[in-house]
Amino acid sequence: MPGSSTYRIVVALDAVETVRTAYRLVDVLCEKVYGFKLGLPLLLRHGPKVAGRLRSLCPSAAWIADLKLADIGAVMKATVETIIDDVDAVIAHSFVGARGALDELKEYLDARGRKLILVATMSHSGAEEVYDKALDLIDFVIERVQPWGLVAPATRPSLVERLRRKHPNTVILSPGVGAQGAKPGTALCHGADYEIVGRAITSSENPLGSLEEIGATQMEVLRQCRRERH
Ligand code: OMP
Repeated sequence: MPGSSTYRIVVALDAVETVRTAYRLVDVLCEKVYGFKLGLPLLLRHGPKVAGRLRSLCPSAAWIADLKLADIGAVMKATVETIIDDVDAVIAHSFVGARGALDELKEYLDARGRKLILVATMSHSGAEEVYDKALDLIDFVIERVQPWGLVAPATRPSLVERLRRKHPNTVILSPGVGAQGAKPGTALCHGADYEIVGRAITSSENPLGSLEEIGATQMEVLRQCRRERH
């Protein structure tokens, strides 16, 4: 993945009203973040071609299509085909399993030099009802499919720690920072590689100022965490 960044942050572009707003966000945040995650609200509102246009404004960033895929392999591949040229990685749900689904998607992405990121469990409280209870099964899927990355909740850092322990060589991206209540830096402290931040930046009057504030907290929390752990 490309991307030499100031902060270990992936900015989630979801309910961005206009393409111009999305352009402005990418332009102003480009040099400061690891990457951008394109959500379904953005892609459905403005069409998949928006990915290439945004990417051209910031080719140094990592570009992730958050399609939250959860289907049979053939349909996941056909969905990804609409955007694959313009992104580095795609996100799929893990619960659909490997055979006939994620195995096929992984092979397809590998052949095209693109990365797979699997949702291990989610950041909202309802994830405790199903996803968390299935974590041992999810571990099996992760071990079999060998994705490049995992999504794990910054809102429940103990789960980030658990997934880091179980999958030491997999990149972990943690959403839930800001609007969903997790403090910046906490997931990093528990083993995540990047934190995903959406509304706290994209809905801000001053997105760059908010990014820098979140980034500063992230670094302070991380420093404190390292002091406590050593
Ligand atoms: P904010 O809550 O606005 O920071 O946005 C969070 C982003 O992370 C959105 O793009 C969500 O789709 C995404 N996300 C979660 O919030 N929770 C999850 O468990 C998984 C994701 C994700 O896969 O990115």
